[in-house]
Amino acid sequence: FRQSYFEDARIAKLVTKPLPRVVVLTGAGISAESGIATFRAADGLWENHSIEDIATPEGYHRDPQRVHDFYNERRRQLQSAHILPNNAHRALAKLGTVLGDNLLVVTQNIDNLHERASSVNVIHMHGELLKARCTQSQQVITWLDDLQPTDRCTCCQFPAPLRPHVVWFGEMPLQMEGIYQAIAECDIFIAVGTSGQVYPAAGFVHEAKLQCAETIEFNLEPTASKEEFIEGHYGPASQTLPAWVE
Ligand code: BJW
Repeated sequence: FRQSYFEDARIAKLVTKPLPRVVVLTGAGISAESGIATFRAADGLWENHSIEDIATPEGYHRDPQRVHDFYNERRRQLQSAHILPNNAHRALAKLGTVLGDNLLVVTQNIDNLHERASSVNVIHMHGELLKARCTQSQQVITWLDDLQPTDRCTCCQFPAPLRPHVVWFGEMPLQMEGIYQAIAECDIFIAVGTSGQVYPAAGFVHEAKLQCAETIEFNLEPTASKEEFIEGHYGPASQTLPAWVE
């Protein structure tokens, strides 16, 4: 019977027992209680947009202004004063203080709330909203303002358009080698606030199970992948995750 994951890990560290290697995959649900809409809820981000128009390279080439407008609005919202990390982000940061390099947070989210909660080992597999990328050299730069089709890079001899540094459907998610390596070595795989509908992230739990890792889901409700998880904690992540960690 586990009283507290944090205590178990802290004690393991004190008695020099090897710490478990933990990979946490987060999705839009972990940031929902910070005021950032999820994608697939009835009032979600896709509600008034066609995915093909907004989240594909083809949609961007057809109408870059429409795509920029969508991300500009989200970039402004993310930087507004009321968007703050919640207790679920903080719980993962706290776990990181004990597990150190044994904890990897792989987020599908493009917000920066894990970093603002002080998590350190974070991979943004679908990119980052506060960055832009040169469409020619692929160089990534910090970008806090609105992005427009007329904005050009300074890295190329013939300045090229800048695009949001996000991963759209049909594009390869980022740092996949490091992610699969961490999953292959993990003892515990945790998914928080993700519907499990988008690959390759949706397949990570299966990979983790092949390694005989313990698999745990935190979500408002059981997801389509619930059979892959050995354990499920259902309810708002800002409550269930701190209760499990602390
Ligand atoms: C709470 C909560 C609270 C709420 N507490 N919980 C056919 C079969 C299989 C695959 C494919 C296929 N056809 C095409 C594909 C591939 C395609 C894909 O998966 N399509 C599916 C739709 C079928 N994938 C790709 O194209 C990817 N690339 C790729 O596959 O490359 C080839 C490759 C192959 C092999 C290895 C490696 C690569 C790229 C996918 C890019 C996704 N991009 C987006 C946009 C990013 C930028 C942006 O933010 O705008 O990423 S789409 C969108 O979905 C975004 C998200 O990161 C992603 C996942 O969504 P998420 O986070 O799960 O959110 P929701 O809204 O779906 O769910 C929220 C959950 O939270 C819900 O469950 C709630 O219950 C819960 N929740 N409040 C706890 N308080």
